[in-house]
Amino acid sequence: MKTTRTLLAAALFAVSGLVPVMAAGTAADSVDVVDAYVRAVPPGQPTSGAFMLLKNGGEDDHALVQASSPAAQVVELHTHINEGGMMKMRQVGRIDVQAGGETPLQPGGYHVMLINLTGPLEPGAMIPITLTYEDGSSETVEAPVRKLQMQMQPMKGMQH
Ligand SMILES: [Cu+2]
Repeated sequence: MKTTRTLLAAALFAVSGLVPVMAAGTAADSVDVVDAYVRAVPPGQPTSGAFMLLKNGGEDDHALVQASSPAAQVVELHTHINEGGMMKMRQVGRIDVQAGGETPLQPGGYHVMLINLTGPLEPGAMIPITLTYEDGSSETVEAPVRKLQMQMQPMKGMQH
């Protein structure tokens, strides 16, 4: 028995020497940022939002905990909540991305809030956004400024 255990322990040790290197990538390595973009706003509007899909291809849960950008003096992580029928924005401390899962940042939900814009956000411009994760790792993505399509409302008074 003793020999078996020793061998087993040796085998585990050998394996564990390899596995952590492969499995324990940083959050920035594990999380793919897909299709990031910044909402274009009219000149003079002080705030905007950035949206993206966070995909965690790793084996550990991760979380986005901070964002920054030269496009705004203050950058916060926000979500939308429905409070008595009113959609309100609220700052959150983290946006979780489960292992193997994905978390969308999209209008009406999680978003990166850009407050006190430092310049105009014109469609086509590229905005660097640095995302920092719970383990301290970070990555910078270039997000194009895009005009959001207004939702088509049925137009009253246009019926024949
Ligand atoms: Cu917001």
